[in-house]
Amino acid sequence: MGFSKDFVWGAATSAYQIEGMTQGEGKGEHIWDIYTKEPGHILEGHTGDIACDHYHRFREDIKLMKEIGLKAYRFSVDWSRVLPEGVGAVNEKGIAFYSELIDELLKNEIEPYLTLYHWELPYELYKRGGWMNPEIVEWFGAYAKLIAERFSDRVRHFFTLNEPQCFVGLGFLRGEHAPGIQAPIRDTFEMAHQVLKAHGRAVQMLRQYAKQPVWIGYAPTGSMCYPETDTPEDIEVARQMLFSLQTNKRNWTWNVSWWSDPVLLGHYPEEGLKLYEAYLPKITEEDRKLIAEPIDFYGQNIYNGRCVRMGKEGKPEEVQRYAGFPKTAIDWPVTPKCLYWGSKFLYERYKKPIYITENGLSCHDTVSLDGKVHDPNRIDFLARYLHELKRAADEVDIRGYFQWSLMDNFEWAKGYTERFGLIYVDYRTQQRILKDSAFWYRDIIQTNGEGL
Ligand code: IFM
Repeated sequence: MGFSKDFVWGAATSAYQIEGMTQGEGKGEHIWDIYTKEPGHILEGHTGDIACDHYHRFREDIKLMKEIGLKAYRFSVDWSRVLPEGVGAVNEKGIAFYSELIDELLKNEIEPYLTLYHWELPYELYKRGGWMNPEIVEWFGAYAKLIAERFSDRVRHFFTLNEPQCFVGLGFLRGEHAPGIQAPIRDTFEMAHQVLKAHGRAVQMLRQYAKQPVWIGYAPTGSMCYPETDTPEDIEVARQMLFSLQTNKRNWTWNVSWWSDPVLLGHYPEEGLKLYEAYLPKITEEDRKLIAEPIDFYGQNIYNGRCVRMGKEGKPEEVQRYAGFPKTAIDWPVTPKCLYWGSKFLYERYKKPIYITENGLSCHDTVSLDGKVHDPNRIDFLARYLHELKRAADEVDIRGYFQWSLMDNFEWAKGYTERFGLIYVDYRTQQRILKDSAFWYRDIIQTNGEGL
């Protein structure tokens, strides 16, 4: 068994993290354009102004994708590049950029997977209240309509939002990402509700204006839970803990079910409605219906998870990581089982085909004396994770996997200090070098993961 014959082997990026060309060519500004320029926000003062200069080098980058043998490429559109004010006038130069990107991908037989929102809230809309303004539901809908009208003749797969947990939580609750706000908890629940309504509206618009049948999904994130042993008790604890909610209200966005239950099951989780009662906006039946506008597949970004078990006292508990537990350069734990258990639990609950929309790691990659980039840690990590994904694919419907990331890029508040790519980027010269892991991934794709 293992991966299906037409399994989608891909890699992912996002607009601000790679494109550069943040000024000119008719692009408007977004919150990251502004935030990165303010001192103290980004490590070493980096900005996305040039990033990987993908805006000018996308043809070269697609050649490299071809060399890796990617079947699919997940990228995002910068809302403010195509609609400089967020609504209204269209920037045809921005449209042309994405249009050419899509054509070039198709010419190379790489299927485009387009994400509408990977965190670039147009600054003009931010000034009008952004996610707090109920009008954003229609603004986002109009943006989705434009995307459907211009690209759905060639693009068949769409994601609405990437990681609402992060852009609401880090951006507006913890203030570590743009726009760097620590809003009252109540406001963040209101925002989250608009975010979900905007998702629903975008699904409607994509469907209504698509020029061919399209597949629409969503790409939330979250840390998974996996059981310490295969006993039914531990498995049940892992299942429950994966979908449970944060009692720490200043970190409430970091969960799976608040963001996915309403989309896939049509209602917010009961536990949350009680726990967060004091903070909730009015939620109407009409809202619930809009949020639950049917989608075709479930995307999930998965990087790591927590090992859990039924404790001696009969209470669920997290298993402490041992001293020296493996971790990536960015300090995230290496927990391959999260891909097996995460996929299984998500499929059981949401009953939709699954795509792993992001997974990967940052390493301290350098160019060696032989001019190559040797990244055995990335190969080892991916081998372990994909082995677990293959086990899951034996049991549940997994359609695809997008490695994060195609190339080293701007890692938000960490600037260029973290390298997540299969392709090394020398930011001084914009030279690209395929890392050893890119060649390894090429073999995995060619053999459809046979040896994993
Ligand atoms: O780089 C980010 C991406 O933008 C969203 N998901 C996690 C990645 C690694 O931190």
